[in-house]
Amino acid sequence: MFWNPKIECMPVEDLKKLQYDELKSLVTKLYESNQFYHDRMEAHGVKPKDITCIEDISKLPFMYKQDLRDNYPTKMFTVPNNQVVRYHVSSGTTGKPTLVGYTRGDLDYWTEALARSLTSAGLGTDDVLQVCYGYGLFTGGLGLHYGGEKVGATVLPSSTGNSERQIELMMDLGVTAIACTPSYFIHLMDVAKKMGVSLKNDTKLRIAFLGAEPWSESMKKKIEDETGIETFDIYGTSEQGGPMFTDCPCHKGIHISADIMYIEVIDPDTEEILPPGQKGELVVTMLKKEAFPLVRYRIKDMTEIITEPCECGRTSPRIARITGRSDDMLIIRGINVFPSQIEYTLMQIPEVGDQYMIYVTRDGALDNMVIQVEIKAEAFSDNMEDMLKLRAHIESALKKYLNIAVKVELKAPGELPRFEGKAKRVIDNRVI
Ligand code: DLL
Repeated sequence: MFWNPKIECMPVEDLKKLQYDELKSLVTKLYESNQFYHDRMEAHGVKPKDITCIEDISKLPFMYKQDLRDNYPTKMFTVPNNQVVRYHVSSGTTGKPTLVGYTRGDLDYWTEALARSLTSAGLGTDDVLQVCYGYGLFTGGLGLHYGGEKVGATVLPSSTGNSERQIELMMDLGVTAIACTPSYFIHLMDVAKKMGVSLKNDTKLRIAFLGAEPWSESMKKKIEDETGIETFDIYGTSEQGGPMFTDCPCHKGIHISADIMYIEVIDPDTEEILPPGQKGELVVTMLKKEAFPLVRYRIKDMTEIITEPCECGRTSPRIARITGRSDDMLIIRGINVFPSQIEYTLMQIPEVGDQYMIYVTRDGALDNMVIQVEIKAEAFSDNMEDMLKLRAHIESALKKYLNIAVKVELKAPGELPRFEGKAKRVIDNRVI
């Protein structure tokens, strides 16, 4: 199902032309009217006239999170304040927050992007969408809210927390679709179980838009097997404007609306552009943004571009599931480890529950990683020998996949923390 078939199925060459037109006018406007962009382009020795095709984007300088911090709160805005109709603020967990301003036009194309994504997943006027992303400074709640209303679904703005009430409402109102972080969905699955509710049999839930944090393919399988719903991977960042893009029912990568965002993947160390199919760091250019543009912004998410045509008929490029951020990568005794690799391995072990925590410490010169793993109620036992065997099995699976020895501690069901928003599963206590 398409929301905007003309754009979504536009021949690739036409899309490139459209992207070029948008880029050219964006760069010209920024060079002429914004000090930051003007100075940055001058320092890089590039002028708008040097951009003659979309591929010339590679001549432009990169932008970094630090640029946004240095220009906080509004120095990067490129419209007068009286045209700004909304603010969102990024969480700022890795430093000073970023303030994102929206014009009415920015809100319109954000909602349009979501309308395309939600429609592709089959959301429509007969659906009830429960939005359990936080409403407020975070973009998740309001983004999904307006996207859901745009496609005519009935939106239940339940936000996070009060999980038993969430399950009751889900049943009472015949909720068919839900949007939240994967970790909150897993928590809701737990709570439903404790209430004696089967999400599969006692609710009408059929689709979920899960994102805002990395989650593995094996976590997806686990959720789908247990609940019988179809999950979609929803992606976006505050700087881009919020959640915007999902995979389609083919589930072979997240479709990126090419008229809205231009994507590149680079080697994070050399900044060299990588070809499709090679994993690196995502760089985004927002082609339609008015209040707070981004040109070649290094978003730090690790993925690869997929250009093979999708069976759904959309011609937009796709990105593979985000495996983490280049700055989330843990270097343990010289070996690169992404938390998503740990999740992937754990979720394939049938006895393992849904919750885990990763602790890293440094003992002298040696890094140590301890992974606490909750075991499913039916697999948890008082028999010490069985538990030791299971622990050895998990440790050996992790060693095989990660190439480093890690220590595993088994935890009883319910012992580890639950998360209502984004999960924080890595505690790195190393003092560097
Ligand atoms: O998380 C926006 C969002 C809201 C996305 C609701 C999806 C749904 P930020 O708080 O700025 O914005 O965090 C953005 O979260 O750079 C990724 O590292 C991570 N992230 C977002 N979506 C996914 C996903 C929102 N589907 C940061 N898979 C991004 C993996 C994701 N990581």
